[in-house]
Order: sequence, then structure tokens, then C-alpha cells
Amino acid sequence: MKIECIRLRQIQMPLVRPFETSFGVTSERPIILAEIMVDGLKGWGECVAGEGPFYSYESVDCDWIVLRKYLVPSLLGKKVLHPSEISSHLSHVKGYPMAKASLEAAIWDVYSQQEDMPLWKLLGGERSKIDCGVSIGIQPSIRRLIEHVDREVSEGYRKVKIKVKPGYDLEPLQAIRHHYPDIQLMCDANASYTSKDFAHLGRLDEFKLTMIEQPLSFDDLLMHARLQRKIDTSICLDESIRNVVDLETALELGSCRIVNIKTGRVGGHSQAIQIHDQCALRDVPVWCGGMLETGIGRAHNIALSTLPNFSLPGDVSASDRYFDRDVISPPVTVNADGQIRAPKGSGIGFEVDEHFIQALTTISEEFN
Ligand code: OSB
Ligand code: MG
Repeated sequence: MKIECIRLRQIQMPLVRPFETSFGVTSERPIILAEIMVDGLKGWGECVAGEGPFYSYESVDCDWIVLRKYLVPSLLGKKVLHPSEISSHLSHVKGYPMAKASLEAAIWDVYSQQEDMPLWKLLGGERSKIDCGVSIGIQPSIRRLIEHVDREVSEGYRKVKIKVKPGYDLEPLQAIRHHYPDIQLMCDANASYTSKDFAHLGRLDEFKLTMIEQPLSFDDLLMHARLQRKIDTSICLDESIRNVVDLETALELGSCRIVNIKTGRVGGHSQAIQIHDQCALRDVPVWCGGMLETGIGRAHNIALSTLPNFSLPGDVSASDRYFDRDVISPPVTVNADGQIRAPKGSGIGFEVDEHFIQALTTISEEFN
């Protein structure tokens, strides 16, 4: 495959409702999309960086600069036999995994079209349906939260995750458990607690959560290990696991029992697969996280979620939970059993709606 031409663009996608986490509220998603042209085929990738550097240091503005100035020029004109070679062409740039992953994903899409295979099969996927869960943002009232949970449970979703933060944790979890004693329930703190909160976090044990996600700072595996020894609830790490080395350290220290894998956070599908495989070897279950992706990122997440050790329902859900109209067709839908069917077609397996993307585009630049 000779990488002939790359187009970067930014689109602006309004969300159907604001999404609030411990680090802020998102109402609209500016998103970078990467299109890569190879041998007359085109592949698509999505950069999951947020508008500001609040989930991690990456943001749309910074990633745009890093992509156009350093990453895209390093790939143009390169010949590659397999997408797993992409990361070595980009490794001289330190960090910026989300920017790198957007390019690598586009190459995986092209490669699977060339091979005339669904992407999920080429990644090593073994199941044709994935189990889905939802991530529910911080709500203005408990009543509103329960309305959301009612809707998601009645639609069949198999796991409910709520965002929590100091001051918004016991009450919402208690309310959900009161209404739904048996659902798979978990919470995600996005690094908003500190070592002073250990006793408080221990109080979450009574809610029998499947896990608590990223309670403490991204760069504090040691404190997560100390917390895990003090509480019954399993810790799942998201922000802290940026690569295989972080994973090895976390497992050696005992910082978590479950791992959230996001292709963007770890720099591409190839790294995501390595983390998946390492976890499988050690009997550590994984699940696929989400970053409010459009259909392009969502399609890549579906493909990754078909790998065998994705044994817990992920944050991969229907397009209409976030967007009135998605950039792919058909949009992603979830069946009554809370599952998404992996597509049959080659590549990401969904049609990209280029006209709609064009209408949403705020900046576009072609490199060749
Ligand atoms: O921590 O998992 C997270 C959204 C934006 C940033 C970080 C996270 C999230 C979510 C949403 O939880 C998951 C989804 O896309 O449905
Ligand atoms: Mg998370």
C-alpha cells in the first residue's frame, strides 16, 4: 500500500443533549476526521480528542497541528504492507496517541477493503454480536437520572455506567440500586478523587458495582493499588493505561482488576490488540470504552469489541444516543437484547455519508 493522499478535516457535530463528566460539560463535538487514499481506495479514521485538554492533554486544536505538521508528512509516500507498521512511522513523535490512532484506523479501513474482509475479522474478532452498555452523564436531578436509566434498561442495554464526582456519587448510585437491584451497574470518576477519599470510596462497596472506573489521577498507579487493597469493588483503569508498559505496571502493582481499552487512548488498533492479548493471558477482562464518537469512530469500536477478551459490555451504543443524524449509514442500532451486530461488509462495514460530512466541515486540508 502506497499512501498517496491524506485529507484532514474538522467537523462540528451537535450532541442531542449535553454530556457532563467530572471534568466538564460537552454540548457540541468538534471532531477531526482523517481520510487516507491508497491504490484508489479510501479509508476513514476519527480522532477522539475533545475540544479541551481535560480527559488527557490532547485537544482538537493541538492534535490538528501535530497531525498536519508532523504525523501526516511522516506517512505520505510511505509504502506499508500491513497497518501494524504505521506506529513505527509515527513513533518519533512523542505522545499524541489519539492523533496517531486516527491515521492508523484509516489505514486499517483501507487494508480491510483491499483484503475484501470486514475490519473486525482482520483485527482478530471472533463474535458477530457485541454486548452494549451505556454511559450516562452527570444529571441535574436524581429524577432525571432515573428517567435515563429507565429508558436505557428498557431498550435492552446490558450495563449502566454513570459518571460520578465528589459530591455526586452515593445518592445517585443508591437511587439506581433501589430501582434496579440486579442490573450491571458501575461508575466512572474520570480521575476526580484523591487519596483522602479512600474511606468514602469504600462506601460504594454496598452498591455491588461491577467496577469503579478511574477513581484517581491518571499518573498514580501506586495510589490505585493502595485503594484496590482497601475496597471490595474492582477498579477499572481508563486514563491510566496508555500503553502495554502502563498495563504491565498496573497489573504487577495490583492497581486494577479490569481494563477499559480505547483505540485512541493507546495510539491505535495494533496497540489496543496488544493490550487485549496481555490482559487475556492474565485473565483480566477488558471492555471497549467510548469518547462520544461519530459513526466512524463507533464503527472502529464495534470492530475492536469483537475480540474474544472483550468479555464485559462496552460503552459502545446506538448513534442516536448522541446524534440526531450520524455520518454513516445505516446508523448504529442496538437490538432488543442490547447487542450490536458486527457488519458483514469489508472495511468498517458502514457507508460513510460524504455529503453530510462535507456540510458539517469547518476546516479541510489535503496533503499529497
Ligand atoms: O471516560 O469513558 C470516559 C466520554 C468522553 C470522555 C471520556 C469518557 C466518556 C464516556 C462516554 O464515558 C462513552 C461513550 O462514548 O458513550
Ligand atoms: Mg472513562
